[in-house]
Amino acid sequence: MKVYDTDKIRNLVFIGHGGCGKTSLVSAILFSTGMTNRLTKVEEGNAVTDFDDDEIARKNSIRSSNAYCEYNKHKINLLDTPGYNAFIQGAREAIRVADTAVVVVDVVAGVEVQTEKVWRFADEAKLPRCIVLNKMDRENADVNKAMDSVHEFFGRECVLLQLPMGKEKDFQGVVDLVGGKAYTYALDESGQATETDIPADLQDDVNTRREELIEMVAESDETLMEKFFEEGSLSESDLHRGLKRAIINGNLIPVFCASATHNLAIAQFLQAAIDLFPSPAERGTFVAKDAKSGERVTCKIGTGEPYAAYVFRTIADPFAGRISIFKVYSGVIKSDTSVNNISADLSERLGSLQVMQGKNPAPVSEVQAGDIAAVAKLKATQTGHTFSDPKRLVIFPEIQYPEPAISFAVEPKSRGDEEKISNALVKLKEEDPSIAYRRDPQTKELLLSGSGQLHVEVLVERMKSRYNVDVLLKTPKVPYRETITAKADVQGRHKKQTGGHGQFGDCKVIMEPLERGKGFEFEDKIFGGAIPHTYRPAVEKGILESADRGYLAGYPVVDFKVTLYDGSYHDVDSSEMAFKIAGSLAFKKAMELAKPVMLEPIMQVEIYAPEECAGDIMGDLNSRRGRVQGMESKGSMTVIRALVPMAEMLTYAPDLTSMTAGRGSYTMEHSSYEIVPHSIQQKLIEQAEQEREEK
Ligand SMILES: Nc1nc2c(ncn2[C@@H]2O[C@H](COP(=O)(O)OP(=O)(O)OP(=O)(O)O)[C@@H](O)[C@H]2O)c(=O)[nH]1
Ligand SMILES: [Mg+2]
Repeated sequence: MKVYDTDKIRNLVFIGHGGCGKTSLVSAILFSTGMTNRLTKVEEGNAVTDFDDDEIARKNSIRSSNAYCEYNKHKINLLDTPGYNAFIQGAREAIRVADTAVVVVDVVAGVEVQTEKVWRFADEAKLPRCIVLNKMDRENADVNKAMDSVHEFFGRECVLLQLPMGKEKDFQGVVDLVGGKAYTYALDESGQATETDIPADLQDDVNTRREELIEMVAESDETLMEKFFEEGSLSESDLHRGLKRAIINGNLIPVFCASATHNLAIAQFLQAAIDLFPSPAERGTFVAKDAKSGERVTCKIGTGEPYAAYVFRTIADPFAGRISIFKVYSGVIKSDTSVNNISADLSERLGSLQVMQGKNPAPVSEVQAGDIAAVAKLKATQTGHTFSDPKRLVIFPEIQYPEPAISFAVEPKSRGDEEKISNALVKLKEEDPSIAYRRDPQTKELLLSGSGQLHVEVLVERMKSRYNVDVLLKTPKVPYRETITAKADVQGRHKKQTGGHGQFGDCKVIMEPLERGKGFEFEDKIFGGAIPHTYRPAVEKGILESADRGYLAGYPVVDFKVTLYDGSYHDVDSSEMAFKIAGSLAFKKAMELAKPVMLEPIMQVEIYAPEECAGDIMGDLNSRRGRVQGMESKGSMTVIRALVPMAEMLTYAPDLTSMTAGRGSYTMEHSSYEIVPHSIQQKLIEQAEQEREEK
């Protein structure tokens, strides 16, 4: 593989709603540029960037993946991303390293839920972008309608750079409004373009649209504006330069037309990518953290600078092992050298560097600033790590993923697979940092969390196919707790006379409620030797062990204080064990008197949804015993914050999806424990009794 200079590189990330044709567009580009010898298709399971077994089986992208092509002496890196809600977080890593976002829109459907979401991702990353109206060959494909939808969501800055020739199944090419030329494409999927005359019936439309475009470009720049007023138009080169600058600054978002599966109008798009989209250096600078001072630093992008690279993706390849994919922001990184991994604080010996064409690597001798490459079998490097020249140590901020929305309890199907499961989870998280897993200390369940049910199911499938462990998914248990609401003064006395020497322990304790979240306190207030020092901790232990087993429904008792103030002992019959039992007897007696109640975890929930759904969402939160705390508008969206019992949120994800037609999302985290309403407590106690009987 050739080495490309920074100004000859373009990094495009394809983002958009599920099924809009991102993977197909990448396939069309690869075939049009001779990188593949046929037009690969998602349907046929051979698309270059949908190579995982589960992607092939589901016919959609699950994780982001890389490909590249060469076009007119430029290397264009193509980052394909998933579009379905459950996998959408995977788009973030590819957005991070791209220099232009290609927002793909199904021309018939217009802007959809995930289109909006990935647009926001690109906004957050301050990424220049363009739009491709794909599926121009489809019935009811109407560019004007699609543009209405684009304008409504993304504003007037979105401007057509092309007009389609032919409608629906007769779509055959585009008029390039910048160059004022028309191109038709061969209908045999070969992607061959021929320059033709602008069809007479389009000429008027072309003229007006071109003028509109020129005016918009002029408006984006003062000097151009002056020229425009003096001369009434802009020269070809001014238009070109102004357009490029406006795209890079985000003042103008060019819109293209294409049909991916028919390989139509791809060459025009690629030419625009070279002419109008920024090279990595044209993005100017990158921001990182100075490794020593921790301060934000702005660094130049370029080959002459010290090297700095960010590992944005890891693939666990069953054969090649771990493959780390990184973008070089500055400097040059060469094959068979060592780099300083500042995040892991060690030196990594790099083998042969590779460029990835989907799952297929091709060796490359070195990688210049701005380019993307891969390397296999590194020791300690993980996604999110920085390679940084000791001459100038910087660290890239890690990609932040929102708290995963949904959790399931994972159980092994066969006993003894626990260790296999934890090993598999470590590897899954390495590949997909947006997931989370942890063992709940109380319920002892292993919880696996992802963006949606489908996400978690795919993880489970992968555990089976890759790591050979079969697991069951269950709704997680709610970690209820118990506590007391009154003070009790009790005696626990354990006396047993059997054959030889007996058992004797006797304690007097006061048990009283503590503030929420305080846990447990033990105070020893015995004066003199009513109970010898050696036995007092046994009383505490006895109480704690009983508290752990619960009183009402088997959940741990928390937030109470025990004061040990008196007791008695026997020279021969007393033992640690006897005092432990005395402690647990005292605990049980105290619970009878101390008005015990159950506590439930309350979640702080933040819901993000279209304004018109706010009413439904609030009503629904009410029925879930939620307390709305605030509401705030963000564009056409509303953010609702509420406190809701965890028990009511276990199946919230699908419900929110249906209330908002898929446009809502939410995050939640633990907030506090609160007393369970009496009627619900009654049910929980009955349930616990039933479970005990069944056992
Ligand atoms: N008619 C027509 N169908 C297309 C076109 N592009 C893609 N498709 C079809 O649309 C479906 C989805 O295409 P993909 O390329 O997998 O879409 P995607 O955006 O990668 O989808 P996700 O990876 O799931 O987000 C497939 O059935 C394609 O054959 C097109 O230009 N015209
Ligand atoms: Mg795809």
